[in-house]
Amino acid sequence: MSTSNRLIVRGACAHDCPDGCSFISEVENGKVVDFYANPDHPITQGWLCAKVRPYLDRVYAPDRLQYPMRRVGPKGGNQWERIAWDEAIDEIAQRWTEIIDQYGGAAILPYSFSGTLGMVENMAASNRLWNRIGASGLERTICDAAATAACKHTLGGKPGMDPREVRESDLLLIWGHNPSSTSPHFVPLMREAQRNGTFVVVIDPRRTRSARAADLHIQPNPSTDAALALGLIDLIFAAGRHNEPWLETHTVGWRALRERAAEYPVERVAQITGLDETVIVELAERWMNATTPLVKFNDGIQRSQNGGQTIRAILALPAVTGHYGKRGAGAFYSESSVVVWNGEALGKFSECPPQPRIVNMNRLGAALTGEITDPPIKALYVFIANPVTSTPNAPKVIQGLLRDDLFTVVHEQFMTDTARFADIVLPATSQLEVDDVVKPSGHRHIHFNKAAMQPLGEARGNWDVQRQIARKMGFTEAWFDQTNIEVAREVFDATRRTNPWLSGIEFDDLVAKGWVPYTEPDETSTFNWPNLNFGTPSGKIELYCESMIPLGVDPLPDYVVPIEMVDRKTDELVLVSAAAHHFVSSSFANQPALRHKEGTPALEIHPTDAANRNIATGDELLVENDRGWCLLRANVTEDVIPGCAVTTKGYWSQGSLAGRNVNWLTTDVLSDLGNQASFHSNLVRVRKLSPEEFEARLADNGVELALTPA
Ligand SMILES: Nc1nc2c(c(=O)[nH]1)N[C@H]1C(S)=C(S)[C@@H](COP(=O)(O)OP(=O)(O)OC[C@H]3O[C@@H](n4cnc5c(=O)[nH]c(N)nc54)[C@H](O)[C@@H]3O)O[C@H]1N2
Ligand SMILES: Nc1nc2c(c(=O)[nH]1)N[C@H]1C(S)=C(S)[C@@H](COP(=O)(O)OP(=O)(O)OC[C@H]3O[C@@H](n4cnc5c(=O)[nH]c(N)nc54)[C@H](O)[C@@H]3O)O[C@H]1N2
Ligand code: SF4
Ligand SMILES: [Mo]
Repeated sequence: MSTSNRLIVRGACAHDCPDGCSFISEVENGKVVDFYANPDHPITQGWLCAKVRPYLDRVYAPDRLQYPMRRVGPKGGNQWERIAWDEAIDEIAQRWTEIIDQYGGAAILPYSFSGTLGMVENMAASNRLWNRIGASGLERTICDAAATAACKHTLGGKPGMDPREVRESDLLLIWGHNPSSTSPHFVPLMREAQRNGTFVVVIDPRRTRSARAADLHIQPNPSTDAALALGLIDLIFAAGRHNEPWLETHTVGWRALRERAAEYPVERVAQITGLDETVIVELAERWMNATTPLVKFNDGIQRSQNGGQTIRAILALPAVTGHYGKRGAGAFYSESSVVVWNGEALGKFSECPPQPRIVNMNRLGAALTGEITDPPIKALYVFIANPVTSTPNAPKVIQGLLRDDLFTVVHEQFMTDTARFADIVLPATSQLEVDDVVKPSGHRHIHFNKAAMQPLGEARGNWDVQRQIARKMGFTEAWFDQTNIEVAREVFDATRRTNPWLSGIEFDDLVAKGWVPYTEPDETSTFNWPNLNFGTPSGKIELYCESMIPLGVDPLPDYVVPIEMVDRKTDELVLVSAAAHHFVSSSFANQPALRHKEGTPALEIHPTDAANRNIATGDELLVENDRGWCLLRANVTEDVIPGCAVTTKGYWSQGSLAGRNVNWLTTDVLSDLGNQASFHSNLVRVRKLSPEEFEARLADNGVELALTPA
């Protein structure tokens, strides 16, 4: 379409955010001159979040990588020479071929996660080339794996809903989730519901933006939510307000659950969670008295070592009162499994060798430093991810990346903490430069993102680069010739054949319109269980879940103290590192204006904990544990509870004090279910530094330190 000589192009935000916004670029002479929200989209509603509104600052940033580079000087030394694309592709293909000859394809590890969620640029690009090579698989469990597994075992899938249905909820528990920052387009819907009488409770140890908007804010000790959920369930059973006929028909093991919950009388729950008994009783009563109670959660709540069982306990609550399958009620986690792309079309598995092994992404540092052998990882290809910043146990990751015998390629938009350690850096496109299909996790619309401009400089898309490498390596499959739109069409059509939610949508129509709602399924749909046919082995909600047993997990939900906290010392604080308002993980954290708005990396600490340590707001703090340390500025505030300190994730180590961010402290121990990262099971010691000590620490730059051999 064009108005005068301006081209209007519809695109879709592919950042890791449930909202999946629709946006518009106006293009003049090949340059995007205006960028704004699509006013017609029912969820975007004409506005974009603080992060993406200034997207053109990102696309045209002076520090965008624009051509391939090869390292000169030591690893991590950040010295580069410009090379041509042909040279880069030749070198990668040659090095990998040598590695495959000597060690096999398993010695190559692709590392990708959430820089874009596009079907082609993320999913196809995380599968096709790697499957063809027979490379190591990556177990992608840094974000939502414990909850995903808990939902699968308990309900047979993730509970979702159209977010607009919240207007039909009379009680909304937002449990360990901060939509005001992480899913902002939910907030106007929540506000509308509140105006119409919905009572909103936020359960979070920190007074977040969302908590400020709630009618009631409950602040349990971190990682104790399973005890709280079981305590509520006990009160409901004790009051005889459970829905016995419903439980009989639709669940397995409700009597056993009742017995388990009886181990959580309100006095014990108060002691574990740190909450007043009256608060727990009030919450239970609100739930019992509601007609359409809904619990909404996301991923923060499950990022601890007991995250899986925590979600199992929370999912049991709406079952006890029989609220699943009712509009506006039950549980709302994610819409991401409404449509699951056809795996074969995406990954061409049947034409490729079997995957030789799988490496857990949360243990990247361990994997690179000896945990994975036979063969060891000899080549790493990172794209749509920034593991040095975002993965737990950063010092270990850096130690691995410094290995002389590791050949590391990073495909990036910017010189991230990770790119700094590459042997070859390749320039990546932005969302305005590629065609892709985007499927949001927070609502029921599908989007086509049309490229609005040519790639900046010599930037190339993920799939584009990978198919060039494939050709150079001698792979002749025709599907390596497919452009983004051809891949998208093939995967879309293959998925549509079996998925009723896409059945009424033509790919060309999607491309032409930019976004379309999913087709409303008929009553036979198995998603969200309108017929209460759950996708578990029993077809029921598995409160007692046999499939937990082989995993070594209690078949009933329970509160288990995280391993990290078993021997907690009195001076240790639990450090939660939650989402920043102005970044998405570490994306955007390099943009000066957004970084300025987010402010200096800080540690929110309760006045009691601060007084015990003689800490005042503005003090420079040393935050440390046996894994590492970082420097944060004190923010003494009652927004957090005693014993719990909070900082934000996403700040890059470069530019952070002493070259270290919070992931220099976080553990790479995996959670109880799903092999999930357990960032929030993180005990730290905190003390104020004298000016001299602070100066000495500042001089101890993280990356240079890592460069010094032990
Ligand atoms: N602005 C912004 N938006 C984002 C992101 C971002 O970085 N910034 N990240 C995106 C990604 S990758 C994801 S996965 C989602 C995450 O979305 P959310 O889950 O909403 O975000 P988090 O901030 O990780 O966690 C939510 C809250 O959990 C609380 N919390 C932590 N531990 C506990 C606990 O034990 N119990 C309870 N009750 N609460 C706890 C934290 O204090 C935090 O306020 O957001 C996405 N959207
Ligand atoms: N301490 C702590 N750490 C956390 C968390 C936490 O709660 N606490 N949360 C975790 C969670 S939930 C998640 S999801 C992970 C996210 O971790 P990652 O998936 O590593 O995400 P980002 O750190 O945002 O890095 C994404 C990178 O992709 C790049 N990129 C964007 N688009 C493209 C593209 O099209 N092509 C290429 N090649 N690159 C592109 C961006 O520039 C950015 O540098 O972080 C985790 N880290
Ligand atoms: S990050 Fe989320 S809220 Fe912001 S534009 Fe993208 S989808 Fe919308
Ligand atoms: Mo995430």
